[in-house]
Amino acid sequence: MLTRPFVLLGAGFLFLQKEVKEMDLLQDLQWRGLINQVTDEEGLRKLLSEEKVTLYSGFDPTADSLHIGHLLPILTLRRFQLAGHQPIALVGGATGLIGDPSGKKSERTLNAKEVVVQWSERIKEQLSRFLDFEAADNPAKIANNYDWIGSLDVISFLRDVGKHFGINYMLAKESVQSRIETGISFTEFSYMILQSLDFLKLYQNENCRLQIGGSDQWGNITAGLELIRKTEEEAKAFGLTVPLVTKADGTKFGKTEGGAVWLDKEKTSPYEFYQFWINTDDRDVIKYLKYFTFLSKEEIEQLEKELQEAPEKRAAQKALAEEMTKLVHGEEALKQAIKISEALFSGSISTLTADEIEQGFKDVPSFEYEGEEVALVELLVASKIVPSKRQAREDVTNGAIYVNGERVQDVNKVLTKEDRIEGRFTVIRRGKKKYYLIRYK
Ligand code: 485
Repeated sequence: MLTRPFVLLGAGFLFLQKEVKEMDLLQDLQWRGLINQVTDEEGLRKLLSEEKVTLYSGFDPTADSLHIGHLLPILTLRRFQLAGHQPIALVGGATGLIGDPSGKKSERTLNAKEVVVQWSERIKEQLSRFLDFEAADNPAKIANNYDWIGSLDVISFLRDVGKHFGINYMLAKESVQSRIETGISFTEFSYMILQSLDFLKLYQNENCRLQIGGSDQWGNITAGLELIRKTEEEAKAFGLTVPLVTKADGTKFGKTEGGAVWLDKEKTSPYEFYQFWINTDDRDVIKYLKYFTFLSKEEIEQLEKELQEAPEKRAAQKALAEEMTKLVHGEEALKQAIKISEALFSGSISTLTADEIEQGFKDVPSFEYEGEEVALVELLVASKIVPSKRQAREDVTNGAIYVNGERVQDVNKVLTKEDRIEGRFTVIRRGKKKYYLIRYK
């Protein structure tokens, strides 16, 4: 059902496509390096080729935004949807109140219930951007496990669910094993039961046959498969994990000096987001193009060739940054990110709006100034751009000082309203690339 043997062209000509030996979905995922572990690959391949399969992945509201560490499972859901299957993005309104020990070295602190409710809403909104809820045959769905776990009473939980989990089985899980020494509460220990119950519920209510997640989720996913196998007759469900994203230099993927790279543009601006991807190491960039973008095998192989022949052009990095920024923030934000990057590179920042200045200069030293006109030399000293008035005069005379991208060599220059970008900022540059931002109150 997923391959179309016919292509209908404008005037109504019917062409029989030549024997298309296209990759099937799993082959594509394999080629992209997106499969870390999978239960019964052949069984899953057969199922995917025979019917529209409902699958899910879960996201716990442990912050007010998702970050790029969440992207692989989200985009993999999207790949399944593009191949004709039906994705469910599950927000862990209940599990977010408990705390998954998987991949965590120590016990988490619990967040307040109202906070988790708020975060759930924001995460739901973010997840929605990546999936198609209007697709005629396979619209995406959003679920929240608070809907069935929130009202579950402790007696039913222990009698109906807990009875299926042997303690030895639970203790053998990596998420528990790795915490035996350092300690784990009964709360976090029980987490796998809740995630298993989710899989069972979605299996029963939505005919959901596959759960995907990051590699740290393997234990929870297989626990769910066990629960389904024990409670449903002739059940056949599957699990698949995507790899942990690594970097050639050994540092952790998705972290910058400013912390995590968030999907919320208020926390990580589209410009910073674009810069994050543009700075990808040559050794990682092809891998990331395969993981994260929807560019085809041919397009990626072409970029790989360009990387080998002319690495200094950074064509692969540019393609990656463009695809990712467009995907997460949209076409307009991408244009803006490119515009800011080019302006900062060439030093011609006069083309930028105040909002663009704000994005582009988030990390440069800034100084708040209150008042009307001010002599440039005074301001240079007051904002600590230069240590003394003497130095300030010398720098100006030598042509080392730029105001909003224009060199100023007049030591008597007074900054007026004209020198404020939309009344909010003046950008000062000293030397080749040291930038400072003056913010007006
Ligand atoms: O039924 C489920 C309920 C909750 C979850 C999954 C299924 C969430 C899961 N236990 C979890 O903690 N996921 C992490 C999260 O939410 O931040 C991360 C995983 C990562 C990847 C990502 O979610 O650590 O591997 O799966 C999407």
